[in-house]
Amino acid sequence: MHFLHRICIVLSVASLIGVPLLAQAQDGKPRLIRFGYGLNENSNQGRAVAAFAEQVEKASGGKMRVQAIGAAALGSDTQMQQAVIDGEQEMMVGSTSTLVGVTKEMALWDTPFLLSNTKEADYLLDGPIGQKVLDRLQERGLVGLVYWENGFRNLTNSKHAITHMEDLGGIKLRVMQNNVFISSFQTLGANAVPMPFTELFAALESKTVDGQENPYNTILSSRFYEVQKYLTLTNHVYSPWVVVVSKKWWDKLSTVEKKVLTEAARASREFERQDTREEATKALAKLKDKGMQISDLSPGELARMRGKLTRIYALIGSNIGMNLWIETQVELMKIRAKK
Ligand code: TK8
Repeated sequence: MHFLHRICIVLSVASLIGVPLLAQAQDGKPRLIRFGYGLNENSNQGRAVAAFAEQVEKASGGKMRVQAIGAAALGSDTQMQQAVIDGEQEMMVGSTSTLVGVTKEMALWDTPFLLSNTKEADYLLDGPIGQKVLDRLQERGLVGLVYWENGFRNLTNSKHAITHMEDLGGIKLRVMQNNVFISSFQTLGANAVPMPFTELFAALESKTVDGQENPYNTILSSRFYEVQKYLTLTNHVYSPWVVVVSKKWWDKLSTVEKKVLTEAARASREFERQDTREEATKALAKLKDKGMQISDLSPGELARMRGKLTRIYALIGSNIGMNLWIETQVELMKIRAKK
């Protein structure tokens, strides 16, 4: 009794102090934001969602609370996208590639070898081209806040070392669920199998597929090295993630609340890219330590692959529209001329 009484006093004092600090959303409770993501908590994605959550709580004085829900507990990228569009979930971060089914312009970021380094990536994603693609999400019920870095993608498999294009023949390779990825790897000779990320580890383990492609950080944080022996440094595409908000929900927010989210998203972008890049410099050595066998591609071999993949450009052009494709090439020429 005595103990309970003390708890009651503590709670009521806390709520007295809490009232002025936590100026609440209309119903008296802090606004709850369910923010879903696919990778583990202990990944560059998980760390960045946590940083975003902290910033939102701080900047809103506790009026807005972000509940970070990782490891695809709310579903795969495409399932979460639908929930966010329907207003059943407030936010998520996932690959731009899985958004192609929603907004076809996102296929731009799937262009093999479009970007050669992170400087070009930041320039294009944070500039007018990146914004244009983000804006297209609105008509589909999503508000795109910022791009985060997933990273340059590299190839792993459990069958044999891949050092030549022909080595891809007969490899069952999981790809993200869109036609540019499927066609790209078919063009290189692999048997491309579209599959959600959530099913990937089990599929690699049971050898339903032989390989996959993702940045080093993900190969490490998702423990793919346990079921994949060979890693080839292909860097075949720079993969962004995109932080999106449900438009249905966004439209109900006050200007101040929108500002809190926009600014926290900007800050999280800086945090995430720095963290991702730092981790990427160490991840390759760690994967080697875990027993992965690492192969390079010779410049000649890389050139052969790039050459073969140019036929995919027409497909991307028709997906995203020729204007956007040309504008992108012009922007890239600008940054390349700056050097
Ligand atoms: C995580 C995915 C992942 C992506 C993929 O949900 O599917 O391979 O690279 O990061 O978005």
